[in-house]
Amino acid sequence: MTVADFVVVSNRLPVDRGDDEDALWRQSPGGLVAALEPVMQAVGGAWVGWPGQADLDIAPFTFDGMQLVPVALSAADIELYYEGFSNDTIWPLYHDVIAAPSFHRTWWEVYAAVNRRFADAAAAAAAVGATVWVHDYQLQLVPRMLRQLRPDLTIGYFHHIPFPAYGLYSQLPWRRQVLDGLLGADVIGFQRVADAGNFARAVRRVFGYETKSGSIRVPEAAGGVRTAVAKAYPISIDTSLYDDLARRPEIQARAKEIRASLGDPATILLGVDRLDYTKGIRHRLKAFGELLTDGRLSVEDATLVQVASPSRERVGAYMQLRDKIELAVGRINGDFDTVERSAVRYLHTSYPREEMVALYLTADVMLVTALRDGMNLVAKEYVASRVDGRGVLVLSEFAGAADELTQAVKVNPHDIDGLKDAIVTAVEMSDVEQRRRMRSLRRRVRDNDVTRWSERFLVDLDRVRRERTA
Ligand code: GDG
Repeated sequence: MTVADFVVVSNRLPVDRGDDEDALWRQSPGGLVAALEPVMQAVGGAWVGWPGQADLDIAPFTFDGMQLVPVALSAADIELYYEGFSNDTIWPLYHDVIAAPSFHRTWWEVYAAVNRRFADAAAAAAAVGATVWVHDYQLQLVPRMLRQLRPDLTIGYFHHIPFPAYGLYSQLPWRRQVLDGLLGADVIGFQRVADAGNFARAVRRVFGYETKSGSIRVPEAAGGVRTAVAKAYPISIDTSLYDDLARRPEIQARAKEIRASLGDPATILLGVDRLDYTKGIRHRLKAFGELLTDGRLSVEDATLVQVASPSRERVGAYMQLRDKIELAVGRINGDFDTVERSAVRYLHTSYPREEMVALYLTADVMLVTALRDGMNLVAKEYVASRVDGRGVLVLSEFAGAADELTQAVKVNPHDIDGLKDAIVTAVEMSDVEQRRRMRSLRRRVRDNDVTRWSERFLVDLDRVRRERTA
């Protein structure tokens, strides 16, 4: 394996292995790949990550101009490191304990051991003086481990999910180790200013280090003090991709076909989420169901399409959530459906991106009612797809996207009456008002796309590298 000057480390490699006989690799869809692919191809970068199947132990290979470095995970690793510590300890804790986090010492041990393997693989893939960019909450210990292995590297870390207030964070039995793991990075990026602030406060409380406007003074084991940057870099999407898809005649035709197949209601409302308790799907259903009960909406003129793509199906909290959502959908439809019309069209599946864009184009009202969300890319994708300048985004103030998308109709999803009023406001909004708001939203998403995001992060990382080598 040749070593690379730029290495990305994330839980998953950006490819999926096909089920066909020759098991060909295909690029998995996602904004991160879209943002990093040009950088990776320009510098011949390497990407370290899990190839997506248990016990798949394969040698590094080249794909689309990138070197892919697989880290094998056993079935037990997946259960304890991924489903356990990552998705049943850190995920609920960092999303304000919407679900109760489980703390298990065995999960922690395996999390640390798997992080060690990712760090070893990244260290082996990185050239002398290389830049390494680590991603997300599954790999919080990697920055420190990597720095210990390779002090010559410049290390960035981006946290895709919220960082909670200290009162919650402090519940974590391994709060020191995790903070120390993150502090191994030179630049620690968060979605919101508030997340960076929560992180800096935790560092002050746990270690007493000096923090000042995005800089943290970190004492080093070898003596001396290093300055780490901790600030907000709100992630975005490949905006022009959604804009281009939404202009395609066949996708616009598909949007019309979807509307017709729903019986051509006056208003189509849409939710698109991984089936996750952070997304507020039940709150949305409750509000919509009550609006039908109150007669403020009727099944004759409003349909809610809810795409809930399957996610983390072996974690207990997700199984229970699915049951509750499906019970709620069944009740609403049982009460309000007619032979011709359905109140909720519930789709527990995932669709190709083209179909998602057709859905965005069909939706008069997009409902993003997350109880807590790092950013929420769906909100940005909806805006980017509305090439007609119409449509209303109802957006939770607890999604990171709310900091930027100020012309959305803001909601507190816990306030069901407020949510109902916001939905009615959206349904009744005049064409002129829709266009005024959408113009501003689209400008924001166009000016801040995912390439701009990665550039901002990498420019700061490069500044650290140059200062170090100066
Ligand atoms: C995490 C953070 C942060 C969903 N269903 C289908 C489908 N999707 C796509 C969406 C969107 C992506 O998945 C979901 O991104 P979100 O940002 O909405 O949410 P998370 O998955 O929770 O992502 C989040 C993000 O990381 C990035 O930093 O914004 O806060 O939680 O792109 O379109 N795509 C297709 N079919 C589906 O059925 N093709």
